[in-house]
Amino acid sequence: FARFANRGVLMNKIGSESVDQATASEQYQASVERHLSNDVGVSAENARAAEWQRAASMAARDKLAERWVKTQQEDTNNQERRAYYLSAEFLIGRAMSNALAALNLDKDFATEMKKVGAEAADVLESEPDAALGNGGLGRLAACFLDSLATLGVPSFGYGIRYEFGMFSQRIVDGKQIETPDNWLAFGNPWEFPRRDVFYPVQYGGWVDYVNGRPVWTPSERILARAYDMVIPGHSTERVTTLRLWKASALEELDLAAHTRGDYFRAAEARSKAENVSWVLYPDDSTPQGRELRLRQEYFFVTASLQDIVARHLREFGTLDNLHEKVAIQLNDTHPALSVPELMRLLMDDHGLTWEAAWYQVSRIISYTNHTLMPEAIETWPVGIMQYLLPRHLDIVYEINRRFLAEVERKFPGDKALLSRVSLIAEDGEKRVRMGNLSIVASTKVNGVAKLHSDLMVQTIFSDFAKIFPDRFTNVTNGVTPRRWLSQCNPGLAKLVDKKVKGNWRVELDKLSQLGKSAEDKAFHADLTKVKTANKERLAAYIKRELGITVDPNALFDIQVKRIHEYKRQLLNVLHVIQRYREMIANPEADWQPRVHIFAGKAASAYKMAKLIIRLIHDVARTVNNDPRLKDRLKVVFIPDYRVSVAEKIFPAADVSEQISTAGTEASGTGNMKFALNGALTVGTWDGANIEIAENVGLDNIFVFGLRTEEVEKLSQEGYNPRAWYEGNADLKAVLDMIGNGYFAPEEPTRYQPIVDTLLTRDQYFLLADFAAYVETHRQVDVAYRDREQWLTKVVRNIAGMGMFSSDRTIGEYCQRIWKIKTK
Ligand code: T68
Repeated sequence: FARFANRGVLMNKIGSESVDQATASEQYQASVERHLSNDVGVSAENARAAEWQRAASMAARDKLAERWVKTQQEDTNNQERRAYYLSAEFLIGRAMSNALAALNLDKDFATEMKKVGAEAADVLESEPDAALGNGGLGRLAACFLDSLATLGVPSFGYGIRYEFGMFSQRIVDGKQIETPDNWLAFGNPWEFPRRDVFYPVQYGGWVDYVNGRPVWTPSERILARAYDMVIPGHSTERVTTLRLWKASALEELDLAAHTRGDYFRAAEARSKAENVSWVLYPDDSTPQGRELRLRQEYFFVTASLQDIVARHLREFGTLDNLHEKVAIQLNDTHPALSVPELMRLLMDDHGLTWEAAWYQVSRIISYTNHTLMPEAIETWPVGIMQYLLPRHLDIVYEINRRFLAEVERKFPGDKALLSRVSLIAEDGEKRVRMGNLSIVASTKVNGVAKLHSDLMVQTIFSDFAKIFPDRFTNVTNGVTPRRWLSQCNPGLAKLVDKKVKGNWRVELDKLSQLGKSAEDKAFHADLTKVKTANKERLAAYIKRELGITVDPNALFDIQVKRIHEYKRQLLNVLHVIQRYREMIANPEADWQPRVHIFAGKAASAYKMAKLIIRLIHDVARTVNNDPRLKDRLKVVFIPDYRVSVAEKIFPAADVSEQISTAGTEASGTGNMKFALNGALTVGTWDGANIEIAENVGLDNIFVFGLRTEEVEKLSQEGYNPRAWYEGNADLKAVLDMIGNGYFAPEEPTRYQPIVDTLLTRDQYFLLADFAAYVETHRQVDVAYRDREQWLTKVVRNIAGMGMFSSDRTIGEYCQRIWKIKTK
């Protein structure tokens, strides 16, 4: 695929492959044992899984470091354009299995570990997740790094080394409790602290104009220190770098204060500085507008840009060609301060004129939008900006002045247009609109699935699409098939290996070859074995974590993602309750046994999301303990959803729930992981579901519900949810059960807020989609019983997923946005 990838110079030379492989594994094992004794400081006899894990990571890291040095050298020599992916979040998960796979050491790892009396599975399971992200946006960034490395694209990811990542979720009495995620408690064997790489980060103060030139005198100054993680490519020795910044004080200690005996003051500067990279904001889709968040955003933006500029000057000695060698992608607006900050660096620190600086900035930066919900698009009060980043606010004003003048020239006299596209919102408290800022400065603006990109230019950004018609584009998301098929589902990967010629792990299109086995009964039998084994593995996990017994022969219907009203976990619950009603009304009927599995975190301040989690638990308690059902219906909420748990869940699904209100889910990426692992989708015509349907065929997916235009129309006409409730006896009965406290007899009003919001507003049209959803699940039951037919659909799903590799996605970014050549 990529010009830069030097496949074939892998450690395995054809012919002597097995010999080299054996030596490589033995050498690796020797290195693990050396690290165990020299760095971890325990003997092989006494080592526990976590200690083996540290030693094994360090040994893998050594090998990756060699690749890192080589890659850096190549990139410096080649002087090609680099892609820089700026993201406040990277949801990496565990690194060990992926590193072993990339190093081609995964197959022998278990054998070698056995020899020293260790269980490979326990060793891998003892690694904590690096959970430096909230959900899809953060995980997408992690998949992108995997693909950047695999395609050999000269690149860096830049982000924040949060001391505490996404909170851990515990469930107590059905309620979510958040606890801090101390993922660095035992150190991070994967990172390289770069003690010599640090940059100043300044805040506050004021701006003077000296002879017309701005001079920013900040009032606070801290440091950003670099910590690198090497991200290995697959089937290549190329790697990429994830450079994360940790905040630290210039002076760790105020010695004068310490001498006075004022120990609190002595340490104050340090803790204030370190605060900046302390915790990830665990709110997805609802920016909080807190000052610390703005500090974080500026912190990683300025450090990354200073690093990029310094590297460029080292390599080229001039900034004249910066825009030819640098492409910066903004992962949502979280790094949007890159726009004024790069302007500032170029003008104030390097003496460029406004025009020369803007010429460069507008050719370097591009922006990816991940949401259409207006309330989820960042804006910052001008007051906070003025106080924290006065120079940047001045630059934003000047960008705005010039931009609005241009708009006025193009569309004279349209005052309303000017106020809509202005970088400053003037209704109410004055605010800087980070989306508008990003668009005005970008070469390209992309959405993350076809529908989303279309809606983006038709709705929230329609004015900008008129002003900059060539700027908007779509790049449909993808996921890495290494982690999300090869590593998480080795059973299925093995079957695919047998049927597919070529290296599907790096050319996922090759999966289409499976199409010819769609009706192959022997293949169906093999698939069934694999799926059953995966379901048994998940059932064992559920038993261990929750003490709930589920039957691996039942249909596993799964919805895992952040808990959000627009994602409609609640609609799923309404269906479960409806099914429960039908089953107790007719217990003797031949019901398809089902397990309904949920997992996901709610933002800590999101009351309704938390109440939905609680409802799921109360419904589960009721249903799971009702003897009339004879275990044919089970409801399970798996706590603390995270990447490593996801890796156990996706391979075990029969049915994937992707049921957002049409027009609200930008893309979805879980939908792709499920289908790739052989689950059939029950989904609305939304986000990437649409493209999945187009690729697997409409016969092989269960689409239901209102389309975006229909939702829009209903909304225009005046949606009256109560009428839908009155008009559907089942729906009425379901809501009445919830409202009457059937699931919470100890506190019958517990779910009144849910019923109230559904009956009075139902912002996400659950009631309008309820009947179609229930009917679709009836069809699912019927389809599931026709085993050969179902398995044919399963094969057609897997075969159709070729385009959803993040390799394809990154290939498109390279070609259409970054102008980086790939083959
Ligand atoms: C998700 N967005 C989209 N946001 O919801 C999903 N937001 O449809 C899409 O597939 C995915 O991005 C990748 O494109 C998010 O995950 C956040 O996590 C987030 C975090 C902070 C602030 C706002």
